[in-house]
Amino acid sequence: MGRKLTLDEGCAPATVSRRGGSVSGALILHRTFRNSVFRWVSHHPMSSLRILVIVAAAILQAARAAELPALRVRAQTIDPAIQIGYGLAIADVDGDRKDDVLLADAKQIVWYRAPNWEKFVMAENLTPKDNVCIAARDLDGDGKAEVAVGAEWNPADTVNSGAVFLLDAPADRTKRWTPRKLPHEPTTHRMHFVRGAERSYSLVVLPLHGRGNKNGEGEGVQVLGYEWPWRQNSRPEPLISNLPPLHLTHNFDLVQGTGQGAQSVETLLLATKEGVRSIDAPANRAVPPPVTSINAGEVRRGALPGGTRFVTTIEPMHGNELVVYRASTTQYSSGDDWTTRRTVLDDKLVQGHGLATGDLLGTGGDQIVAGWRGGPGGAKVGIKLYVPADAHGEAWKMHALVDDNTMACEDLKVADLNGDGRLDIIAAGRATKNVIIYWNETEGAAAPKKK
Ligand SMILES: [Ca+2]
Ligand SMILES: [Ca+2]
Ligand SMILES: [Ca+2]
Repeated sequence: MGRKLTLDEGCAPATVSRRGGSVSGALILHRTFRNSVFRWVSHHPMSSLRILVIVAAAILQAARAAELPALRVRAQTIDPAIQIGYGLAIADVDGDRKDDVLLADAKQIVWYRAPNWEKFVMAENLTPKDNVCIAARDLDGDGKAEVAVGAEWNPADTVNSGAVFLLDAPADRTKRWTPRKLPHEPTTHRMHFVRGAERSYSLVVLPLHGRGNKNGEGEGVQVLGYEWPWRQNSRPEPLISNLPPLHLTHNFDLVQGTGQGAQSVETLLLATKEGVRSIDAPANRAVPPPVTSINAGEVRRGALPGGTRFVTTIEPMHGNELVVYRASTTQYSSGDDWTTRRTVLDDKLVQGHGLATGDLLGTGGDQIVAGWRGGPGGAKVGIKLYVPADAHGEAWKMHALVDDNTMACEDLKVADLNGDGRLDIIAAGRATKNVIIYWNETEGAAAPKKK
């Protein structure tokens, strides 16, 4: 089904950018080779014009690829001694307009305060078993994040495990927060605060399994939406009861709305055993048909420089393949199955588990950051950056090794943590027990963006 990225495809002819250095660089290259090319083609039986076109396209493509800056990162370990590092969130916790790093570690929920990354414990030992996920976002507009967490993690218990808490902030946010337990489904696994219509928000919680599931089979998962603010008589709302049953729903991403009012509603992209599904959660309306139909464990949205949308996945759950699917339009819910437009970027990930998209190089489109946590075999762990190698996002290539064997990546995010306009990478390691900020110091990367 999938197409393997090869070196040849990485150099395939593509539409040539007319911007700045690419054309002038290409012209210089072209002039350098022009005379010898002409000498060669004059003695060759193939069509001179056809050869010229092929050679020129290859030269122009090489020049275009060369215009991408080399990624330069500086790794700063902000915590060398965590337990597992299940989930990261990036938000301004204390309202100083600097984004902080939040972490759901096995027993503690902590945050690291920018710009010096002092560690503060928000909550500890919420349940007998591990914490597993965290959501943080300013919902009421006071500039300080609201926080929710998931706990009692035990994927083997699809009946009684799981827990969902809101953490109520103390006046001094460096002190302990007060947990408020909400109703939940078993195997609580991922959560996001999601924007609905008219600036409303809800907490959306995704379990890994359906109730009572064994071996990833049985009843479909129940995705729950919790209204915010949560009141005493509030009840969680099932969001996907109108969909065919989904299983092994390992993660989900948010797609921002494109306008105001009802148009600002965020939709969800779910990675499931059945493929990627687009869900209009606040309206409780599934968008059929599926985006893809291949078992995926991670999913993130992205866009090419021209605006064409893509989704990137790690397949299967905890799998080895990093994949891109291209949309036929600039919409995620274009109504067709994207599975036929599938490119495998890498098939050597060992338990791929961290995934993010963002314009780290300042190209005007998204690149892909993927991290893997390794397995018992002792394979190297790390993080890599991948870039599109043609204008259509059909061919991709590895652009940089961000981390070489110091990050057994359990989760990663991209965010501009120091406000210099360049997206940094934040990752938490399971076997390596660390939290690292990879400061993006790429020359010529994006200009600062307004928040
Ligand atoms: Ca802050
Ligand atoms: Ca707030
Ligand atoms: Ca930055």
